[in-house]
Amino acid sequence: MIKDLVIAIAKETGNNDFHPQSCLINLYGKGEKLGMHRDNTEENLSAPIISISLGDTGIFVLGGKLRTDKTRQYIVQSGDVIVMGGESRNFFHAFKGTVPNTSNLLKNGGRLNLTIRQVN
Ligand SMILES: O=C(O)CCC(=O)C(=O)O
Repeated sequence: MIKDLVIAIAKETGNNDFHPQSCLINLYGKGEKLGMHRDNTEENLSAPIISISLGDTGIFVLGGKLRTDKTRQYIVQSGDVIVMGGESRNFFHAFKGTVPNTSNLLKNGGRLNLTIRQVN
């Protein structure tokens, strides 16, 4: 189901040749975050990365090609999807943390983030 969903999302955003091969699942509890990084361990660095937020609202931070580039913050709510494609595929990004108790989707609270990737 997730595979079909992300293929459809990829098509909607102009990525007609997306072959999802992996799904990384991060669980963020209260106060938990992910530092600034680039996703560059995949062999294929041009296929988009599709990120699905579930559960508590959170703050996603998107920078640029360099770690020192200016950043913007985006509020991500349960069900929101971010497509990092084209130039933004290789942009630095981070997750700044959740706003606790903003969703009752997950029994124990928190936020799940699925990042679906094409590896090669
Ligand atoms: O949780 C997020 O929104 C970001 C996840 C992420 O950047 C990653 O898994 O590489």
